[in-house]
Amino acid sequence: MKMTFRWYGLNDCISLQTIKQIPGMTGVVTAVYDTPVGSVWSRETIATLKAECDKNSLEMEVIESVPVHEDIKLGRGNRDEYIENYCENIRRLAEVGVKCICYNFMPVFDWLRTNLHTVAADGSNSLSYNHEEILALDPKKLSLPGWDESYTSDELNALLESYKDISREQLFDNLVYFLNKIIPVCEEVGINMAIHPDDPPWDVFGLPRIICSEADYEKLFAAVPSNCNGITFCTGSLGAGRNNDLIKMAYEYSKRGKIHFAHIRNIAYSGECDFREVAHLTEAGSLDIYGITKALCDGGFTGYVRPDHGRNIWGEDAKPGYGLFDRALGACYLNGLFEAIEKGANK
Ligand code: DNO
Repeated sequence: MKMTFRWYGLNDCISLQTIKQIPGMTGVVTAVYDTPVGSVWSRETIATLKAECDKNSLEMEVIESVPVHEDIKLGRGNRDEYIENYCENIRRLAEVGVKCICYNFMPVFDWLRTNLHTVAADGSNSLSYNHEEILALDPKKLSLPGWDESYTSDELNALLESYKDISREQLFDNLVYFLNKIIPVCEEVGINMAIHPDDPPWDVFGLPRIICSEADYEKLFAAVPSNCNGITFCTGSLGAGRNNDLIKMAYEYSKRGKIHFAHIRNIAYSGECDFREVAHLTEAGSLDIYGITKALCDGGFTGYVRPDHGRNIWGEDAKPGYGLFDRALGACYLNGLFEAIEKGANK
């Protein structure tokens, strides 16, 4: 296991030096943020990121994300052009030693929450999701916290309209089409693709979501059997789905070499489809973080880990989910779990 920390590039208010001071940090997870989705990243920008990491003795082996253009997800006529650009990004990232690319195939929106600052009894605050509130929204007048605000409301409505004719099967076929073109490049240059699950793992606003459960993973692995076609095992996203047996999945998929990257965080259920994000510790929430970590170790997991979303604590007012303090605590807790489990197993 390699412990990493998400870093939003040179504009991140958390410096690489700060990240390096967290015990056990081997590298960062980052991306190029100033290039439109679908375009090729400049070698120069990639090299600048890499040089900064080198200067601070941090590895840059994981990229999150190389985003997938909506035209690829929609299967539009021009998708091959965007897929070719994606392949070029894979090649350029491999040139500087990147080993793993995290991406998602969620239509229009990435993760979804209804509140970014839900206050807990101890005065900390964190992200939360309430399904009733989502259902009450008019999809034509959407404005939710934390979203990609790069769409105008007309663009957003047009995009939502385009997805009206896309079924889950169609979206899945478009994912397979994309993977069949990029995976041979990954095999050639030695990069693993790690798809992030849908967050939350169910359809929203009538948009199909296709990476939510074991059944979805089995379908994905069967369609594109390459070892480079793997997953980002995100405990918080998958854990919001009450039917997902995370311990079983962690064991099974690490054993099969499918987990290239793990996002570890905890959530507390507050309703059938409602939750709030909590500290990483098992006893802080509803997920058995120890059990999941143990299952990863038992399955022989050797991929990258990052402490996922933290709360705002100690007066920090950070980018939603991505402050320093709680994620650093999470990293230390997870490092402790891994050490204890691995040493215990070797006894
Ligand atoms: C949220 C993240 C996601 C993730 C993407 C991967 O905090 O886990 O935004 O980076 O879905 O493509």
